Amino acid sequence: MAKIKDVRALEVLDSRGLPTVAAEVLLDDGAIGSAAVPSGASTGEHEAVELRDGDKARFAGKGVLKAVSHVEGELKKLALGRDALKQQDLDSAMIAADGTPSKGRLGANAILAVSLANSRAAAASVKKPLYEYLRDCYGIVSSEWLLPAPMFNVINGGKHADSGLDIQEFMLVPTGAASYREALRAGAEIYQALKKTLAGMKMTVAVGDEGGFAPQLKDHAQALDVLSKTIASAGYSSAVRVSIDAASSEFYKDGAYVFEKKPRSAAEMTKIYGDWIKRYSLLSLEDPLAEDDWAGWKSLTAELGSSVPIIGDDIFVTNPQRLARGIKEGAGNAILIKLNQIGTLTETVETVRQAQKAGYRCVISHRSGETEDPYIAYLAVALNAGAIKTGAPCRSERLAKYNHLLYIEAALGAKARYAGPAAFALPAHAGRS
Ligand code: 2PG
Ligand code: MG
Repeated sequence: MAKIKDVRALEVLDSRGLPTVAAEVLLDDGAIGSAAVPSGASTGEHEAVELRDGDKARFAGKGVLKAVSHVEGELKKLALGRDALKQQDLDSAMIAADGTPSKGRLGANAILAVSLANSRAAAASVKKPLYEYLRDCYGIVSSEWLLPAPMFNVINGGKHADSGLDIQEFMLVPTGAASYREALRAGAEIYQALKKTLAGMKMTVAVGDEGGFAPQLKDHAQALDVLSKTIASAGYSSAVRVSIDAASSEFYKDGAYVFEKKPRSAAEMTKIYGDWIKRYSLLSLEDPLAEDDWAGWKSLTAELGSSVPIIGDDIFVTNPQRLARGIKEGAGNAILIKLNQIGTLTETVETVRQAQKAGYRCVISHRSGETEDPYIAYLAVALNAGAIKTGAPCRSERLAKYNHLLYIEAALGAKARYAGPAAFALPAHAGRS
């Protein structure tokens, strides 16, 4: 047993220069754990609440001093003297103390910071790497250590850039690489080649929030053409595929998808995605339709779900109830996992296990506003998630995760196995066929 002796918090800045919460948990055996929480821009309606001060005199209302005071007040009080190795008990106690379904009273940002910092302190206390400790903590028994397939967001649109593209993310996924290290190399080489291609087209090579380029291309097909050509010219045609995150809730207005300046129905969007899947051999599709368009999701999954994983982000928000509905109704057949959408480590792990049980693929994800904290790299390996998306191979808050996966791969040595294409295999019951 290692008792929690102190809990501290600070208002720090994320990669957009906006405030976020960092916490530190100190144990009576001298072990310390810290964590900083990320923050989204294209946030789902149904996410847990990120508590912000609303005091316009500081950071235009985006300060998080209230959340910080909750960590150092109520959350510290309930944590002191607890056994840090009992992560589930701490998380349940924090959920109960908050007392709201959305963690809106104390703030999911406050709760998650303590949750993650505690797990790190516990891992330090038992002197195990975090990925190994998390397996012990949640009773995960597996002889496999899967290094996730990285999804590199190299062209940014939507709310993450002023490129004019409706689709938020165009990603490179080196499923055919021999190892994680080689996958990272492929992503980085194609990223550099893309920079040259865009410069040659007289496009800007300035980057968006997640480190991807934000060129003012003619339309989405041009983005996919440029990517396919660049992958081929860099010599990676057989090893690297393209995935997209449409983040379509952001262009869903008054019952229609306003895509390339025209209002479209879910069926029309499904046809566009279907054409792209064929033409560009897309690997996966995230948030193709809006977060509450369950009927559209069901038809789209029936139509396209036997070709590619249909990954739910804003529709599921890492929430076990919303995921259960998706599984029952056949809306989507894979899930994006973001710790701060639900607000505790334990609930996140439970959602991943629920998805894995249903045969759903899981992608562990960063947020567009990130910090230097590489927690999700360790989580992805602990859970054998198979895939991770954490931006372009550019900007250190993104590379922090990708580089830590290199450290993990090296530490695991011969035990490490690259997830590869299996990370995107479809569940047996996917789609119509
Ligand atoms: C997404 C994420 C991360 P945000 O939509 O998947 O890429 O964006 O953090 O802004 O919600
Ligand atoms: Mg998304």
